Parts: sequence; C-alpha cells; structure tokens
Amino acid sequence: MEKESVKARVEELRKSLNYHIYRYYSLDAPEISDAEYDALYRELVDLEKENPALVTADSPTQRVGTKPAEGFAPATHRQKMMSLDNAFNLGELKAFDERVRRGLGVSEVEYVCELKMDGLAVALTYEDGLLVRGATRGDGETGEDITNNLRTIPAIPLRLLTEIPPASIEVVGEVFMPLKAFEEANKSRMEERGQGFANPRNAAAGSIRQLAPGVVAKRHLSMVTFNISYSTDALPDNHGELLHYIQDLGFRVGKHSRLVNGIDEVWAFCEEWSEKKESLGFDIDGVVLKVNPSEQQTALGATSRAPRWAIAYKFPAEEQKTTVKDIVIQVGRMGALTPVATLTPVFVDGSTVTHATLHNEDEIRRKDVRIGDVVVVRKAGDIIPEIVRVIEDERTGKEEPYEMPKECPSCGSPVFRVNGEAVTRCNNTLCPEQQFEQILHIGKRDAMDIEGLGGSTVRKLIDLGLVSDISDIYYLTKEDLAQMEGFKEKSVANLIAAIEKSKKQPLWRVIYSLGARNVGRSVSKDFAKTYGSMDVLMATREEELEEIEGVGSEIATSMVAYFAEPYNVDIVNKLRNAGVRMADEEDENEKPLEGVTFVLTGSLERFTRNEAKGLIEALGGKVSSSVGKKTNYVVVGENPGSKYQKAVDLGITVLDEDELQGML
Ligand code: 0OW
Repeated sequence: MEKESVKARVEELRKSLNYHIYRYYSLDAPEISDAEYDALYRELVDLEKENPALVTADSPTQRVGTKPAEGFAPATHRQKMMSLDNAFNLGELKAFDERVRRGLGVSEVEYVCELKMDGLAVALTYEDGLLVRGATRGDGETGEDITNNLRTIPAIPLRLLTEIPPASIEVVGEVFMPLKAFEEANKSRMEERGQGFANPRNAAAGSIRQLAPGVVAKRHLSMVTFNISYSTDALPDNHGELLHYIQDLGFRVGKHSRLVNGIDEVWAFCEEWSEKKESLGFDIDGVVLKVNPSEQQTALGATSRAPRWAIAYKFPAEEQKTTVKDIVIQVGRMGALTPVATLTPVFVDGSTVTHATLHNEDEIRRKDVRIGDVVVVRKAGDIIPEIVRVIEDERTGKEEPYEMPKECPSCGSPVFRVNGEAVTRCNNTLCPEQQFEQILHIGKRDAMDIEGLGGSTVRKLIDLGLVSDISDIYYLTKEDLAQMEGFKEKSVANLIAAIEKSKKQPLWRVIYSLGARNVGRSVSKDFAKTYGSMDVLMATREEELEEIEGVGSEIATSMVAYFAEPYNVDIVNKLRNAGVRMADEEDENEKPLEGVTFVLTGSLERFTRNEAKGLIEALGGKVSSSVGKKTNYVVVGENPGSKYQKAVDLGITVLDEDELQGML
C-alpha cells in the first residue's frame, strides 16, 4: 500500500479498535467477536511496526507503557476531589432528605440512585479529547499522578469518542477490580507470596499503584465514571442526563442507576440492591444518591469535605462473633485513656480482627461488656473494628466486669473525667505514653516528616531520657544518638540531617506538630494561611479564630488553651530557638518541587553542588545521594559517574544543567 492509504488504514483501524474496546469494556455490548477484534489489532500492530511515525498516543497498542515508573509525582487537583457523607439507616436518609427539602424549599426531591462502587476514586483530565493525566484522590487536594497505570484500563478511553470534544474536561470515577479478576490476582499472589489480597478494594488500590504498567494491565481493572468536576463545554442540566453524556464521551457508567422521586423510592432501591448485590460480579458497599436537577445541586452547594446534594447509604457491615480475652488501656497523644478489647482472632469483612475499640467508659457500661464475654464485632467505618453487642445468653457467669483504672497505667497520675465528657484523661503532660505519642506524631509524614523517627527510635530516645517533649528532638546531638544501640554512624548522620532539614517545613506543619487538641491538618493550614506566623497565631483571641471558615468554638478554645499553658509556650520557644520555622515567607506557601527528588552527578559548571542543592531544597525539592526508586530526576554535569548509567537503566528522566536551570 502506498503511504497515504497506509496512514488512512492505520487511522481507520485505530478508530475502529477504540470503538470496539468501548463497546466491550464500557457498554458491555460487543458488536464483533474476539477473533475479529484480535485480527484488527494484529493488523494495526504490524502496520505501526512498519511505520512507527504513524503511532499516536491514543492508539490501543500504546496502552501499556514500557518502562516501570520510579515513583508517582504529586498531582494537585484543579477542583478539590470531594468525599461523601454517609447514612447508615433509613432514619439518617430521611434526615438528609429533610435537609435537602428544607434547603430547596420543595416538598419532594428527584434523586438519581447509583450503586456505590467499592474501589478507589480517581480523576481523569482530557485536553482536546486526549487523556493527559490521571490521579488518585489523595487528600482531596493533592493525589498521585498514575496516568501510565490508568492508561492500561480499557474502560478508560485514551481519546474521547465525541467528534468535537471539550477543550478541557475532568471526570471523576472509581477504579475497581471485578470479582473474577480478584480471584485470578489472588491465585497468582498466593503462589508468589503465600498470601492474597484481603478484598477487591485493597487489590485494586495495590494494583493501581504498581510501578510497572505491565503488571497493572494484568490485573484487569475497570472503572465506573460518575461525575464531571470541570468542563469548558456546557453540561446537561440534570444528573441523569449527565450520566448519558459521560457514557457518550466513551466512559463506562453504572448501568443500574435509576431516577426516583422522594426518599421512599430511594429506600426501595437500597433494599433491592442490598439483596441483589451478590449477583453483580463486583463489590459495592452501598448506594450513592444525588439530587438530580443541576441547579438544585448548585443551590445546595458543598461543605469543605462533601457535597450537600449527595450522600452515600452504606449497607450494614458484615458482623461476626468472637470472645473478649482482655480489656487493655491505650493512652493517646492527648492523654485520652481508650479501653480496647483484645479478641480471639476472627475474619470480618475481608481481614482478621484481633482488637476492637470500646471508645470510653460509658460505652463499656452501655453495652455491659465484660472480660470473657462472647460479642458481635463489625468494621464500623470500614476500618476500625467495633463491638456491636454482647451475646448475653452465652454467658457462663465467669465473665468479669471491667473497671476503668483510677491511675494512668503509663505514669501513675490520677485520671479524671471532665463532667459531661465521656473520655477519661491523664493530664500529666510528662506522661511517658503521651510523650511517646506526641514525639511519634511530630515525625509523621503529614507533620514534620522526619525520616527515621519511627516508634522504636522514639521509645529508645525516651527510655534514655534524651527527649521528654517534642522540642527536645531539635537538641539531639550525634553523641546523644550514638548511645542508642543499633544506631550506626550512618543512621545517626541520617537522622540528624532529617531533623535539621525539617526545620524548614512550612508553618502549618509546625502548628500541626504541636499537637493541640482538635487542631488537625486542615485547620493548621488555615491558621498558617490566615496568620502567616506562630507569634500572630499565639496572640489571636478565640473570637477572631472563629472567623475562619470551618473553625468553631471547640477548635478556637483548644488553640487558645494550648498557648495559655506556659509549658507549651516553652516548647514553642525551644522550637524557635532551635531554628524551627515560625513564619511562612509570602511565597513559601507554594513549594513547586515538594515531594520531587533529585540526584546530582558529574561536575556542574553553573552551580556548585551545594548551590544546586540549596536551590532545589528552597523550592521544596529533595536532593539524595543515591539513585533509587524515589528519584524523579538525575542532573548530569561533566563526566557523569555510574549514577548516570543507573538513571538510564531505570528510565529516570535525566536533566542537563540548562534544563535544571530552566526548572528552577
Ligand atoms: N463510589 C462511587 C461513587 C459514586 C460523588 C463524586 C463527586 C460528588 C459526588 O460509586 N457513584 N458517585 C460519587 O459521587 N462518588 C462515589 O464515590 C466517592 C468518590 C470519592 C470518594 C467516594 O469513593
């Protein structure tokens, strides 16, 4: 065939194959046989091999990238990826419907009910119809860029099917592993590692974060798409139409979605699918209901976390029976004494449960849980097991009622309950268990992110009397650490360096690390953004703090009470004197190179090694000395060493000095 007709044939094959992939994987309605499909696919592969210039990014032959990724770059979402509020019974659904009707001033609401896929949420961005990025949800603001892995999923179009696609569009959906694929994946994982995935959701989450796209492709993942978070084109004016529009773009949508009137019809849908869910061939963990008219969705808006126009009804969690072997106390970072039941191990909802929280003394009384009781357990929020009830008629009379201790099991101080509060607390700020939890907290990835400050290290530091509060971390010397058994020269140097580096962390992380009650990550970010420095925050009164969206009196009171404690002010001053950042420079908020790791090799002309390192770190980047799976870029100067070769072998992006300069 001459050139032109080859090009035409390749384009025709590509279009036809993408259409048949859509028919098979997204509509579940193939028009041709597998053999016919394979013949077309082979013809395209052959033609592309003879004419490599004709290969395009949206060719079905390009779904499985070749080289494994080194890690996943952070991906900031254009629109915060919202989560969903939950309802666990008809009463809570009615309460939701009541709020919606009141908010809209209507007597009945039209809802769309969708099956709630039990996988992991991802956002896909298309520009001029081409898939340009796919990212996990992460914390809603920033996830991980897993584009190459998502390209391997046939239910995700590499190019939108419509003739004139929107200039830019972002869709949200759930990646999941069908049960048949789950059984296959588990069989091979059992052979390889002797243990399988706990459930299809874990299997999907584990598979989608594989470094090699080839492995992801073998896991036969799928995706159901259910929302458009952004589009340059106008969208249909109700959710039912939106789902059809999404399907016409080339995506798989839930095929059992249903338009209903009023909450009673919603409940009928929930009951129907609670019965029928085993017949689906994939896991669902409930139903998502959404107000259908778009202008009503807009009128209701969203909280910082979730839309007010949608809610997830969660099917009752699976329950199992087991025995309470003992009840022990955990002392938390804030001094709360949490009673925990140790159980005879039992398999619930996909994993083995050995402990269940009893929350507090009132809970133990209310359920009358005794040591030795036979109890029903379930996974409440899908993760933390909890005791639902005692099975009284299995009592033998040997069970022992449980009394909360009068002293803290960790430090012996008297414990107390603030009247009206269910929680029992130890208020000794020097309580070793609290210190342990607090110091462990400051090293966490979402706090000061100090590598090497894990549980066993912190335990040793406290036992050696080297630290008693979080600020002592910044006064540790090499000699101090050398006392720790198992701490060699290298680990000492690494930990000292990690602690030193953490001093530059943005202000919100320092605020969050203080560990004031009720002051979590997002509130700390708001405080840092609003006040810009620790001093201003320390001088701010409750009523001013409450002006911040999302900050109520409980948080404001906690923050002010924290700074009212001289002991805590000392800690802040010790942190300040150690050189820990206490104010964000204006532009500090953005760290364009946050989470990006560089390795420098060969002699640089324009900068010295240290200058380059300093510039990269000032922008939030990391410079490491060895090329590994976390390395994102290798900067190559004159006569580079073996690191260059390793970068090439691992397929890591190599930059020369100009490119580095450009990036900085
Ligand atoms: N898991 C689901 C599902 C769904 C949300 C998304 C944006 C606003 C409402 O099947 N069918 N519909 C939505 O609509 N969300 C779902 O799952 C959410 C996404 C993020 C966290 C949950 O997994």
